[in-house]
Amino acid sequence: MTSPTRPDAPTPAPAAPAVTAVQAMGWLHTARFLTTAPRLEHLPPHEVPEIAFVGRSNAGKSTCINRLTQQKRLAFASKTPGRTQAINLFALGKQGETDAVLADLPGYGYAAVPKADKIRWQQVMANYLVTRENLAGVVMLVDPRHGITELDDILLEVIRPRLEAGLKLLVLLTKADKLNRAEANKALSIARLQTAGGEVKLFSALKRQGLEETSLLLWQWTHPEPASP
Ligand SMILES: Nc1nc2c(ncn2[C@@H]2O[C@H](COP(=O)(O)OP(=O)(O)OP(=O)(O)O)[C@@H](O)[C@H]2O)c(=O)[nH]1
Ligand SMILES: [Mg+2]
Repeated sequence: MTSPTRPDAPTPAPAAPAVTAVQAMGWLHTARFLTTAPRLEHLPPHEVPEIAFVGRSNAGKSTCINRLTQQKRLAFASKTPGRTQAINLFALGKQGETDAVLADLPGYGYAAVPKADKIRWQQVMANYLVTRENLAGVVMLVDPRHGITELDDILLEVIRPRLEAGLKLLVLLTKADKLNRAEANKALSIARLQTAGGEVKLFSALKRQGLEETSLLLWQWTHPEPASP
């Protein structure tokens, strides 16, 4: 058999290896606890890109982080809403080298929280989202049975200028295992309209739905291809 390539033909430069979902999941599995910050000024500054998980209380943020990192108790998930009360950071990267950070943020909208605490947290969140310099992406978790609520909308407005400047956004409709196909499709279309074309996916920690695509996306956000000359 003869090779279609002539032996004296110049060898093409090897293409940058595309990362597979399995590799992205292996990378997420390296997650380790970095720090917890009760207030914004306690958050250590970083050079590496950070991805924030935001959403209403009980939407499934901590469970999603545990599922994505394939670690049962990395982020503290609970049936009691309002469980996550500080900003928790998790470092990612092989061989102990941190190349990205995940931030689990406290949920908003939990009715039983005293009003003053609610307002304080909304300010902390808004400050974080507006001022965190290394913020590369936001994953907003939405329970599709409630849809995108007023508080989610306010948050989207807060980050709108940054989205226009290149910040990434993924809206995950969580607990998708609780929806039938028709309900899931309806929830997807409504959320897509409400986020004005932003990326929206179904996610179920229980059924591992959306896991591979989300893992790959988080890798791509934090490891952008260098712009071609
Ligand atoms: N059926 C189902 N339940 C889920 C899923 N993800 C999360 N849950 C449940 O939803 C509840 C809340 O999950 P958490 O991950 O603690 O939610 P959170 O958004 O971190 O909540 P806060 O920290 O209070 O803001 C828990 O009882 C989880 O088991 C899912 O994909 N499917
Ligand atoms: Mg939580």
